[in-house]
Amino acid sequence: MKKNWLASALISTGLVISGLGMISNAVAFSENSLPDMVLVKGGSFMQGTDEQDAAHNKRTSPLHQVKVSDFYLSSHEVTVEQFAYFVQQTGYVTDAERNARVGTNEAKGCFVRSIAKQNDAGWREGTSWKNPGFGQQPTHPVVCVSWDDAQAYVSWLSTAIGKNFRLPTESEFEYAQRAGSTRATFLTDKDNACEFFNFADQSQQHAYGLEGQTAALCDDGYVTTSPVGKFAANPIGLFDMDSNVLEWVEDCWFGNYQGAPSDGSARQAPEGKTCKFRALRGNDFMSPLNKVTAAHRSSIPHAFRVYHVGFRVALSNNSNN
Ligand SMILES: [Ca+2]
Ligand SMILES: [Ca+2]
Repeated sequence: MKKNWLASALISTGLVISGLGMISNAVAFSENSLPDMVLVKGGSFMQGTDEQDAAHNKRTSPLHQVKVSDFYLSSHEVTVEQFAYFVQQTGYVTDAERNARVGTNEAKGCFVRSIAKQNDAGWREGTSWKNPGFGQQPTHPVVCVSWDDAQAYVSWLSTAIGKNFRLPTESEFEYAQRAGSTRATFLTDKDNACEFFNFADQSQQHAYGLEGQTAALCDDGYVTTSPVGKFAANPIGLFDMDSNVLEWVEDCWFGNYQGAPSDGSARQAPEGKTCKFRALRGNDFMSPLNKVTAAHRSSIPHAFRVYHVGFRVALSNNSNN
């Protein structure tokens, strides 16, 4: 992982740095236990796709203009080490560990996929962020965390730091992922994609024996998660926006952009209704190359936890609390 930038980002907001650690509200952070934040300069962009874009589909329509304000976004996905520090400080038990129901359905552990058996995916009691069914290092992105778990993390971080941390919105995520690009699909097999992303590659094709899926022709070196920041940053200093793990965002899920906000805010459930599904953005180590786009969006229920879904944190630029 590259040097933590949160210190420089937050010094300007008046937080106290003590040696290598940050002391705030009695929680001491080491450099590796704190997400590092990048200031994303705001602007207007076209969110979604039109018929001209290879990534076009109903979910990414209609193409619409959105104005995003300046905000901070963690340059990396939240790591296993960072999440472990939160758990150590709070004793928090995740939805996977307590076998939380998903809606009215039983759900034991995390939804994982066996590497040994083809197409063997499902709920496995005992799997969780500590044991997602494959080996992870502290620098890998945390997985098997639900949207509710991610909310618990940002709530704790907000209290610990004294700032309103939150998940990014769909608009913020796409704006930051595109980093100025008007084209949603970046790379093809001709572009040495394995130098840039951890996605469905030859190593994974061999390990999972996946049939009928489109693996890239190259080998990025990772069957599952890779250390955050292992691959190159995008033009505004953000890592793994296009790959590694899918990421929770703040928004309630809607199947298209009809009626979506144009001010960069998170889309809320219709008035009087609770939000059952939350949006996921980016792409992940299971994504076929032709699906690795800045427009890609999907959703799962808020209590769902999966072996290839994690999150990163955001902070409004005017957050004074
Ligand atoms: Ca890979
Ligand atoms: Ca990602």
